[in-house]
Amino acid sequence: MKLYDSKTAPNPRRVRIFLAEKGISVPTEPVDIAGKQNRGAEYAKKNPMFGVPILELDDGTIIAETMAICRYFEETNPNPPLFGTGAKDKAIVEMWQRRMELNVMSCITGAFRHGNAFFADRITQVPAFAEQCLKEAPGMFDFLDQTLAKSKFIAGDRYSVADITALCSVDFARVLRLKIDPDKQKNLARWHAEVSARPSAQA
Ligand SMILES: N[C@@H](CCC(=O)N[C@@H](CS)C(=O)NCC(=O)O)C(=O)O
Repeated sequence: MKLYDSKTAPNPRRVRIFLAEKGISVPTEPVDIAGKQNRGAEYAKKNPMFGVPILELDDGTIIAETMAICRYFEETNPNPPLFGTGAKDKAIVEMWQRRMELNVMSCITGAFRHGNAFFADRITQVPAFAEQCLKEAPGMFDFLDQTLAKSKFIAGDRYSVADITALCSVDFARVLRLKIDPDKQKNLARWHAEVSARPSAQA
């Protein structure tokens, strides 16, 4: 088994944190995203969508998409559960995970992908979309702050995959020069300090 990884990008970091929380060790192979290795023909054979990370199983199966990889490890190593337990809790974690990915993370990565020269020759950039994402990104931090005013973690009392997606999104917002305002966003600052102090955050 092998994880195609990158130390600078937020999606592979989600998988590394997930694995660290589970106590699973997986051999990794670095992918040179800056050098566009993931956009070359060899990588495209493994993932035609070009994204990093991917997981290669011993039988040659390729699993792309961060959440698909995490779900694979949730099945093989159920403890500690990071996608919730029981019907209601699993649905709540799923709801928050999707909000973190589809709203918060997409807003931050959208501003980067459509506004930064790094992506200029990778996708068709839409500058107006980058501007809109940039405008909405601070509101995503406010949304997180309001969420964390009501619960210890994103999806309730227990650390979950939704916290992992939120942490990687908040930290990656540095590329937009967006930071937590500790005076205004006290709940977000409290949560960020707590989840960053977990050993997994170093993964
Ligand atoms: N939907 C994919 C997104 C993967 C993705 O976009 N990965 C980024 C790194 S965080 C990447 O490969 N970027 C470089 C590129 O697209 O050329 C997932 O959830 O894994």
